[in-house]
Amino acid sequence: MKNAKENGRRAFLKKSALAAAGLGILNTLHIDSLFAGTAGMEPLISGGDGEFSLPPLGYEVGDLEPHIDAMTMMIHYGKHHQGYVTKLNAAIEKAPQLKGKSIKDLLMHINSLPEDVRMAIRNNGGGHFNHSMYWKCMSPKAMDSKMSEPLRMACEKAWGSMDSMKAEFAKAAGGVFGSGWAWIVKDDAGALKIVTTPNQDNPIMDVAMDKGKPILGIDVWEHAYYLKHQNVRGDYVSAFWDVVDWDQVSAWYGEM
Ligand code: MN3
Repeated sequence: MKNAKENGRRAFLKKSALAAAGLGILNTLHIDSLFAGTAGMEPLISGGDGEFSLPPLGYEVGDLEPHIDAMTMMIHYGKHHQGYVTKLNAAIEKAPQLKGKSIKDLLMHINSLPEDVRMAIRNNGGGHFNHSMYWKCMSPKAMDSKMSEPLRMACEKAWGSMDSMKAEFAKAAGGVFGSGWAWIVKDDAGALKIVTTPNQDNPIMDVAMDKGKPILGIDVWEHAYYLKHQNVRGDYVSAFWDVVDWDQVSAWYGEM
């Protein structure tokens, strides 16, 4: 009995080591810097008390109108995102040895988390990271924002033109069955690709099929668009482009 348990443990450790090896690419990408130099970094690192908190939105809930409506933003940010933060903190409370770890650290090592809190941290930690990034992808000043030259070149290399990039992205976002996210990620050579993740998973997780550093993400859960667009996810994805903050996305792209 003891041997079987020990063998199981060895197999688990081997699996974890293999999973960690697959993350080589991410270790060279400073995911923490996704939020560096901006108000809103602290909630992702967790404060002195080890608690995560809702990051400041950076604009008013109605500021993205008419593209993203105020009621959706109010509920999405104030209720849904707050819910992920609250449940993430509750999970960490049950595994105090994880207190003080950054969200990146938790999400990149989902497979090594204590089993009884693993799914809660995957879902709610993922929810916290993803939404923190999503709010920053959008801005009321989006119209004045501009893609950097390096980002424009990488997009053209990957998709030929902005129009085909948007078409590919819309196809990916529309193809997510049920709830999930679509992302543009970069690898450590700076090349871009579009990936999707189910539920609140994201491309920095060790459990993700397609990994990379996310520089843009769209929430395609129905709660992100149902009040305004009902079942027409494609209209929401189109509206999203009108509020994408290219200054921010370019800054994330520029960070290695
Ligand atoms: Mn959401």
